[in-house]
Amino acid sequence: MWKRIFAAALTGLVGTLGVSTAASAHAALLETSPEDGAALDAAPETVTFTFNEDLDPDNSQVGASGPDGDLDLAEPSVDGNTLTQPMTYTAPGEYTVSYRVLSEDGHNVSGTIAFEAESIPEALRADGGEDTEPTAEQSETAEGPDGEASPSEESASDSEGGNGMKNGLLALLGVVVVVAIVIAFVKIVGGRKNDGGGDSGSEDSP
Ligand SMILES: [Cu+2]
Repeated sequence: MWKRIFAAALTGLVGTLGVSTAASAHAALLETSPEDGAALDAAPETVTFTFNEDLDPDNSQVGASGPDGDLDLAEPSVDGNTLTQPMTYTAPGEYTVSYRVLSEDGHNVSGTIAFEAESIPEALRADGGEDTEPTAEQSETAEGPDGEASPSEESASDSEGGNGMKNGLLALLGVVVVVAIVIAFVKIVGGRKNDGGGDSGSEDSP
């Protein structure tokens, strides 16, 4: 009940925000390459962000991090509405790339995408990232974080929480039913015993 009311209120709020966002001239991210959440055989040479309006080259920033922490990257370049970040990598694994750009209306807009790279092309390896040992470690860590997967996992566990509550109530109901049956059974058996014993009066009517 409250959940529904809350959900409805939230939907309304998000709708309102969506409308006001569309009304102002915020820069909106149209697409990225690679796509957010992509699982790639080989790490891409560049990451690009395409927006719905031209970008200010002086106020467009990109940061990235991977299995070994933050990456030391070259400056991104801006071409019209596209922000391009040349990439280097340390090891196969999960990478996140964040952008921060200045909208034409003066507001900063930022966001993050994540992707997984199974291998790093030789030319894209950052200095010092060529050891094979860290690579093995990293492939383990890469399975652990599942960066962008966690929000959906969280929401999944949210609904599981709801189910858990339902299951709990059902279990409680089951226990109550079982207890009621046991009580009824004991009463019946007790009644019969008492009938047989001819001693019923003392227990049934105290
Ligand atoms: Cu704005």
